[in-house]
Amino acid sequence: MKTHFKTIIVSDVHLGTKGSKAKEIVRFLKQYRCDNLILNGDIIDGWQLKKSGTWKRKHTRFFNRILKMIENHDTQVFYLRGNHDDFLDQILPLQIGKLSIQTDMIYESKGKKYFITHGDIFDSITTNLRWIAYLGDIGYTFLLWLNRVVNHYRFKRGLPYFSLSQYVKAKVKSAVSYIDQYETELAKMARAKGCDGIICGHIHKAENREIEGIHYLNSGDWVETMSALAEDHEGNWQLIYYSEIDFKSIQTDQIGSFFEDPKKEVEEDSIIPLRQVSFRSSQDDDLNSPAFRS
Ligand SMILES: [Mn+2]
Repeated sequence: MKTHFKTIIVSDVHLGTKGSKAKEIVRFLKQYRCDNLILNGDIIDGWQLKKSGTWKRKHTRFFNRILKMIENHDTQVFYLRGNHDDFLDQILPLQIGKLSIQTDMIYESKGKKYFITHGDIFDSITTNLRWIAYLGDIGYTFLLWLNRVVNHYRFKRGLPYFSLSQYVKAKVKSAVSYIDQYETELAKMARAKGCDGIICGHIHKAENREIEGIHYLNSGDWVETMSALAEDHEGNWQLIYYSEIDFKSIQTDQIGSFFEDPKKEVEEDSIIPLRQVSFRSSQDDDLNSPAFRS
């Protein structure tokens, strides 16, 4: 049996970039069922696609997976815009059947009110801009590249996934203080909106803790940490790290249920071809001004 959550929240998949762990997130989503799936921003990296990114088949597979969740499990999907998929601003709010594209949302859990937003709104307010600028520059791209090299090496030797970029960030003082400041600012905003909690993404740092009486939840990312948030039907939240999932035992379970469920879904065979995706617009030049990226 697949674990059935009430809600799964993922953010910062950055589809269209090399660092995007598209295969991994598809595999992750296949392990679970959920009533609600919230895609909390930066799912498609429109900025990168405009510059040098390429849309690959595995990126389309992510959306095929989402469509399957809607069809097979009647999952309600909310796609909230992030700064990298801000091209969505032109079309939202938009609702097509069980898919809703919007800016942000209020979510209720265990009688508590949560404000869900990607969380880039504070980029202009936070004073420690050095780290944000760094995320946008060659250093961050290099770090993600090195991360891939290191993990390729580790994979070949049977070692578990290790997030080099998270390790480096934890060492850089300015990054740590930026993250602290960010988390506090978002908790403050939730309180100002009369909410008991905040659910965001953006800084690629998964979290589940109390900040001054506000429940702060961050769904992490799928370029570095491969993490997500899940809420069970009792309203308990948990962080799931891809590297900690025991796929083997889940797989064995699925083989068992195969014989009991004749309508077992056929996976991956029906890939909807999406050959060309163009995110080019006449405003390309806007991107060349400070290339913030997070
Ligand atoms: Mn972002």
